[in-house]
Amino acid sequence: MSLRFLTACSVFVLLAATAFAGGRGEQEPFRVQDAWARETAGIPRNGAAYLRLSNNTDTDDVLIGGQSTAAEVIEIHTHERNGDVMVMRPLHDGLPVPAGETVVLEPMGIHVMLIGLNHALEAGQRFELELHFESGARVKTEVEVRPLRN
Ligand SMILES: [Cu+2]
Repeated sequence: MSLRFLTACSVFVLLAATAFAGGRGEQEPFRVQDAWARETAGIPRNGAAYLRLSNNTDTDDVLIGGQSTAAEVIEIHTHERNGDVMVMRPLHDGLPVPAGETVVLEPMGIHVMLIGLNHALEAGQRFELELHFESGARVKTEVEVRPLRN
């Protein structure tokens, strides 16, 4: 009797594990899409990268920074209107990425600031960017360098 009970339990545990693997287990906790940076002109000091970031977990998180092969320091910035000009400002508390939502980092908006570029960014290049979250999660992505607009 007790052996039968144990067997039934094992089957249940196995089924639960399978359901987990086949369901949300296949989905990455964070998904980065369309990561790109604009080509730099002349001798660059800084650059910026843009991307779409989805939080597929059940927990709100905050993008607080990162690291990259392309630059010394990574900061998360936003743009604000200051009179007639748009100025950049670091998001010191990071960028909230709520559970189940996608945030968009785009030109003239929130962006990944690449401070102290190690080299000029040339169209066609790719570089590595790792995003760091408040929860401790780290997500690696590749950033594609695109040509300057005419
Ligand atoms: Cu910036």
